[in-house]
Amino acid sequence: MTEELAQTRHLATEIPGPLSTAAMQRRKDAVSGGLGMAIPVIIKCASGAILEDIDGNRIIDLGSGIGVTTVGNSAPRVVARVQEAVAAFTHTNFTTAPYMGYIEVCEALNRMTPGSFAKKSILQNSGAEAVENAIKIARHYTKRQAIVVFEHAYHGRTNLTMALTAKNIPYKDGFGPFASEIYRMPLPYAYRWTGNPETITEDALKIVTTKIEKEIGAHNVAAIIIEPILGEGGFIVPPKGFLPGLQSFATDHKIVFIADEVQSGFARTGDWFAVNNENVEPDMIVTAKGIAGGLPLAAVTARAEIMDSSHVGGLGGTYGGNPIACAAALGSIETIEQENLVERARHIEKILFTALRAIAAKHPEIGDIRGRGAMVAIELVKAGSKDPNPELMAKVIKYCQSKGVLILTAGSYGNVIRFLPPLVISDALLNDALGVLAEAFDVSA
Ligand code: PLZ
Repeated sequence: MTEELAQTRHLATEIPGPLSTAAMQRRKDAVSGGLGMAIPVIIKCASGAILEDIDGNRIIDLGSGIGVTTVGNSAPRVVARVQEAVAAFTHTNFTTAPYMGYIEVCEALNRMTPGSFAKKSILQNSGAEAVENAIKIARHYTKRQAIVVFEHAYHGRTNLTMALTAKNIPYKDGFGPFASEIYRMPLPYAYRWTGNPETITEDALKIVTTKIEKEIGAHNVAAIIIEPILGEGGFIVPPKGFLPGLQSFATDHKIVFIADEVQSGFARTGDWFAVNNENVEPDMIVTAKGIAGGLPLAAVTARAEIMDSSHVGGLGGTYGGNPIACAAALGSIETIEQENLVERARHIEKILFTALRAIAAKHPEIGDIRGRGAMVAIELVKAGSKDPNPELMAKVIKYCQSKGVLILTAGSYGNVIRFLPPLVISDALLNDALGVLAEAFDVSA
């Protein structure tokens, strides 16, 4: 049985409390200094949208472990299915001796992802591993090498996905050499677009397609990969028409169009997938994070002929589609369906935008509010300009933490506060957290 934690914020000590502070010394002594830390507390248990630390503080989670616990922490259907699966068997390796959970997750993905054509899937352990496989499969299928990526993109931390990722610090600095045949294109970032805002979509498509044709040759391009709403890059929403325009260019040139929905997928944006918003049907979709309620699972889903192009044995991995993670995914999908979490994300969008607009009306440092569903962000600038304001971001985040509200950051300029709450968060808890955020601006800005 899962123990339900009270879904309320509660401060038992200062944050961090004495037990967490003592444990941090052990963390420092034992764990690589290369890992960051958003909040210096040790978590004892979690449920829904609440994390409880070892000092007894109950913290509101507006980050979902970077967009993972969409169905809430230790969601009951996930826990039940995982408990049953772990007791049945822990591992066989799907390519050694298959099991139904893997097949059922692939069936669900093939059914739920956009596109009325025949689809097939493979399962992996992490978003980065799935992106690697997506690129590998697209290259094999097209017999081409070039990959088109965008400014502000984030696709992972492995060697190939570091090369696909845009931002140097912290992701790439000193970790090269990077993989070749990757070409980065301008991204229409509406808030910082210096051209005519009226024609941003046409202008950006013209720039990108011309660069592809002149600098790479469209016939050399295996895949175009893009996040339909950029995640780590700061929740940049490409302007309407940009994704459909890219898709039709890709189709015209037999390029595999890949949507990296690792962060934006699985009900997060108020649709099952962010590409649903403009009826885009990518040839290939990469999913992870929200797919399995916290267990490590990722997938590549694509047109059947693309997925079948590899020779037998060309794809695989020891743990990909582990039976326990598959059980969690089935529990997570069931939760999204039965609790209407797609609609819930749209409701959360309204609460977030209303509260953030009210704060922005008082604080000109909020330069932009953007995103969809429960994937919303604010970009902080120096008042009266668009100069990034990472200092204010740090103060606001710190204040919120001290009051028991965990909020994550993002953005190429380190000045974006992003909201990724579990979709099961109650209105009351979300409003409590947003009240703390408003206070944080009042005392910091
Ligand atoms: N593609 C769009 O958002 C992971 C990174 C956290 P993995 N984003 C969180 C960090 O600092 O490492 C992500 C993503 C998009 C791919 C990935 C990679 O997914 O499961 O972290 O490998």
